[in-house]
Amino acid sequence: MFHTSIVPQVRKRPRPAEAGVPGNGEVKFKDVRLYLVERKMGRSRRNFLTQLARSKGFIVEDVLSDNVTHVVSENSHAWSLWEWLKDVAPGNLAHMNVLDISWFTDSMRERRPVAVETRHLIEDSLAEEDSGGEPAALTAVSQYACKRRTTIDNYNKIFTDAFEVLAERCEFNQMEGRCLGFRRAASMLKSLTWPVRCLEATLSLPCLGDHAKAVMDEILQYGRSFEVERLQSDERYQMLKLFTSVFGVGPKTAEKWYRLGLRSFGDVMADHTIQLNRMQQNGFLHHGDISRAVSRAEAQALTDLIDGAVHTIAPRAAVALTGGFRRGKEFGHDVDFIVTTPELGKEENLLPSIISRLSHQGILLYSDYHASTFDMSKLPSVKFEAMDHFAKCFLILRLEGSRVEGGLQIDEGDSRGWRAVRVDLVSPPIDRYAFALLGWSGSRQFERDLRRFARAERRMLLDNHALYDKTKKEFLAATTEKDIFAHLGLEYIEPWQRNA
Ligand code: DCT
Ligand code: MG
Repeated sequence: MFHTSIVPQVRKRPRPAEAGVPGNGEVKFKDVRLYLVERKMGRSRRNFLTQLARSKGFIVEDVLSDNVTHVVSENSHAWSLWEWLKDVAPGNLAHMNVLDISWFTDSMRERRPVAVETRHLIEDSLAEEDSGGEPAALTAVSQYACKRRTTIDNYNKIFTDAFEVLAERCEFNQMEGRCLGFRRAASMLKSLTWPVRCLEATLSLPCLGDHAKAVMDEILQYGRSFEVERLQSDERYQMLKLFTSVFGVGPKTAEKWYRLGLRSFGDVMADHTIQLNRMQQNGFLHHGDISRAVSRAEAQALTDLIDGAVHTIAPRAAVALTGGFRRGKEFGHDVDFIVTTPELGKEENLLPSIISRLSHQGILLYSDYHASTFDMSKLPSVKFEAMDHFAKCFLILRLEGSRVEGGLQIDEGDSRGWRAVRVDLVSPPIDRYAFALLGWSGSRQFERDLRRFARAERRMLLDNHALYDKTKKEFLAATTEKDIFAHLGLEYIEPWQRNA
């Protein structure tokens, strides 16, 4: 409706003073700098959208400079847009999010820059599958992780390890969309029951963009990816990886420390301008232990411990091991449990009681408890939220070696006889149990694709709390995970087949 004027093809250079000036609004999001591509969009619509964004506190650049973080285009064919971008854009195109107008409209609606999702991306590839329906007829492998069966046997580790490094780099550079692209590619390869041995074999596979294919080509030819190797020897990457390995330190904090010139844990400790929060203090205190993988035998010992603690307090309460260990993984970074009571509402005091019981036993090293903020009347939520609203706690527990069959995962020469382990407990009300169990069983990629599938293919909204049918305008009840798969019209996938 805004395409009312014919756009002259003369490109006028804007006056420098205009660039980046927010105009009629106060700047609210300093880290995000938009550039709206005029071609196909048209000048009048571009002006309109520019004013709109600035009035909401966004910075909109008039010129495509190195400062731009988000390039937004409308109605462009991906290949012609990219051809044009490569022609006119400066060298750091690789660090920009190249996005469809849907990201812009989502952000305007939310009045903040929303997280970039795969569906927002305009990929640099003719071959890239689009985010619409499934290209199922062409391929046997679905683009959705929730339609694939992925065990812990990975025949393509050589590629998926490389993609993991590239995804991590994107994460450090706040390029969520590209990060997701690599994660989706890795996830798809993990589902194959055969190793990819030649590039031709990828022709019928979904989720592989040009970049991913180029990396695979290199690995197939030389046995390694030079891009990945370069990255792994890059100082910034190494430092961000080191800092984010500390419990409580995310990419933003790690970047801040790196920019301060800090290059080791010793540097962080010695810098008196840095105030560590309680989580980070404990992260450093127990770093050696909690950065070491937790074994299945250790997870079993913790299951017995939590079971014992829960049944002392609430004999009828149920404890379920979830997360990676429920999917049959041999090692994990933590141990995740769901605890609930058969009577609705009785779960409310469960976690505080468990925490005091563990403390009484002398095995509680750290506890961060979050009371429930769950409110059924606020559902369905269309917003993507990283966390659900159930009561939960993030713990560090002391695990004695004597409790673990075959002994502890510890360093050689460590004679303490115990180790610290990260444990997460979540306690949903019993009528939300199936949704919480499905959500907490993971993998993250499996969960993402369940939600994406529900939204795109079924017009339904799924999260850790509920499933909502937008067509029928009603919530769909479920007491088991199988009920949820059935509502979604999906074949049931066992937990051990969800290692996407
Ligand atoms: N989860 C979630 N919301 C979050 C974080 C996690 O719904 N904000 C889900 C997805 C996976 C599951 O909880 C457990 O999370 P992790 O412990 O991080 O993953 P994992 O698969 O158990 O991996 P690991 O074996 O390394 O612990
Ligand atoms: Mg886990």
